[in-house]
Amino acid sequence: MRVNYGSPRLLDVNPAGAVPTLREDDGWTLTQAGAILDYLAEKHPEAGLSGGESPREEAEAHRWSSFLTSDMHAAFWPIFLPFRYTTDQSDAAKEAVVAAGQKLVARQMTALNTHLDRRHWMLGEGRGKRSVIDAYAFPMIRWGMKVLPNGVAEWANVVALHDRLAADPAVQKVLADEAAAVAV
Ligand SMILES: N[C@@H](CCC(=O)N[C@@H](CS)C(=O)NCC(=O)O)C(=O)O
Repeated sequence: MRVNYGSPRLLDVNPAGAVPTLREDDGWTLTQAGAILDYLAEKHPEAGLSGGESPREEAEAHRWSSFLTSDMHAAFWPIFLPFRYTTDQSDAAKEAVVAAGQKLVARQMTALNTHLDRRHWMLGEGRGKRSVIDAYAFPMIRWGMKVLPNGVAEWANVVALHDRLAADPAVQKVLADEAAAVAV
């Protein structure tokens, strides 16, 4: 679905006018990506995507959820919405803000790449175990591919995580559904 950020329909479910927003069949809504992923993992334990239930496993999930929400996701805002970050409406000011955002995103991609060294997934011991945190990292990596001057090729572990997730038929279905919805 194409999102219209200022629309009454979106403001009705999320007064912040932001996505993602989850609405359950009974009308209950939940906002904030980290909270939504945590809720979905808890609600569907059969999927085994929480990252674990010990205090340390839960803390790791919160740690990386916070990293993605606060550090990585927010680093894209100057690129997507540059005029929120300057009162100067010139093209030069816009380009400067976008360039600063690209530097910030690159810094967070480096942090992600370092964490993924010798790991297959964001959470878990050893090479790790797939979780909702990988699902959150996936769109961030794809944004990076689009908006960084050289994409994400310089971060090999980040590319590997992307490719591992993109190989999943369920992920491919979501991407196809999204592309079809945007094309409407
Ligand atoms: N902290 C929020 C941030 C969500 C967010 O920034 N979403 C962006 C899209 S990627 C948005 O809806 N921006 C609209 C706006 O800021 O007006 C979360 O984790 O869900």
